[in-house]
Amino acid sequence: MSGPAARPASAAVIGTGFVGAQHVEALRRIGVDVAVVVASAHDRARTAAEGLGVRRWTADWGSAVSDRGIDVVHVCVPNDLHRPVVLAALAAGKHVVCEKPLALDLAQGRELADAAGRSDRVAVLCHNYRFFPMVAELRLRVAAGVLGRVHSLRGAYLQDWLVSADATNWRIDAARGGRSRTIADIGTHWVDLAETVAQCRLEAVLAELATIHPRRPAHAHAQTFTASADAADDWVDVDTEDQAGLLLRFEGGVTGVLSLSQVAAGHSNDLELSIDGAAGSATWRQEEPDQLRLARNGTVEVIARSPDGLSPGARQLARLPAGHNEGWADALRNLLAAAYGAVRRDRIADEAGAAPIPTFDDGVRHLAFVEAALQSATAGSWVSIDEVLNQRPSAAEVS
Ligand code: SOE
Repeated sequence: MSGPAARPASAAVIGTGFVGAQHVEALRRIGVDVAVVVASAHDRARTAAEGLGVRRWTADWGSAVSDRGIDVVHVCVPNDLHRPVVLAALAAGKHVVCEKPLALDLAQGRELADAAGRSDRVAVLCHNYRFFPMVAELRLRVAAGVLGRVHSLRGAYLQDWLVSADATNWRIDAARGGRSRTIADIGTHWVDLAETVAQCRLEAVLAELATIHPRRPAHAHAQTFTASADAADDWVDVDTEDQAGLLLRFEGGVTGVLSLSQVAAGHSNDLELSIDGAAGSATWRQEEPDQLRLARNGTVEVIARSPDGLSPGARQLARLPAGHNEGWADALRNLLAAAYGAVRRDRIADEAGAAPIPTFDDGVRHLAFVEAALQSATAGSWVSIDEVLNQRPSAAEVS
């Protein structure tokens, strides 16, 4: 952070839903002053601020973003608002931490990455799964060749908070969340995790999508994970996917199979990544985050997180002794600690370490993955990420 170094960094958190509240709590843990929270209505902002113990609140995100006392803007609003909030924050000289997916679509994502690139500000994308200690440990072990040459990445990201037809949320609405829901919301997490851990990039995708509930209640004020509607008599058509099956091709001939769903009963936030290599196989699951399953030389070992068992890079992400579970909120805390380290240095270092900071450029590639999956599902054929990145935007997208 430029200027006098003495005062703690000051943040504005825009959005007070599930994830906005988690940002506030994580920021407290790393000594950042949360100066203001913003919600879509004054009463909601006040209720959130009082509940979280934040001294200022407003329904006017523009005033919070341009506030001279704010160093970093956290963008925790629905996807359609990422573009205006991020652009305004960068124009006001703020650093930005933006929730994923980066934007509503690839064209917007590119615009935000370009704006971030032109600025001298730090712009971070919130892929917190990179920051679990056992994920970092797996990345380091794969890089050290423990699994031999990697040949396949397999897994799933399954949720059930939209399993019932009367569950709803802003994400069901393509105008607010984008043309893809499940792939954009949770598929991007899985791909980011797979690419980060195996250190190879996704090249092409073959996708099949399904919308199990073609009508749901209008989203009103339903919150993510509670997902109940205020008024269940106003139903709308749903054109975003509830689930997807994907075949993937990564660089170096690495193959992938991925199952995604937000309507898989009993799977609350069940992200699983398996990596198969010539010398072994490993699996990490978000719902059992302190464990790593490793199969090598005819034996299967479950490695539990413990200070002595971790490589130094991964150990830095662990805060509690063995047996004291660390999870989703701790990984977000770790990501934000890394982001504010970059803010203090005024740049994201080119990191080859245990948990590199996710950038807006990563977000652009993820949005190209989403677009490739949508095109693939329509065409019934493989679509390459480069092909999508090289497609000229249509006039409608440019305007
Ligand atoms: C809802 O599907 C959601 O909150 C995602 O948006 C988050 O990114 C994921 O971490 C948990 O589930």
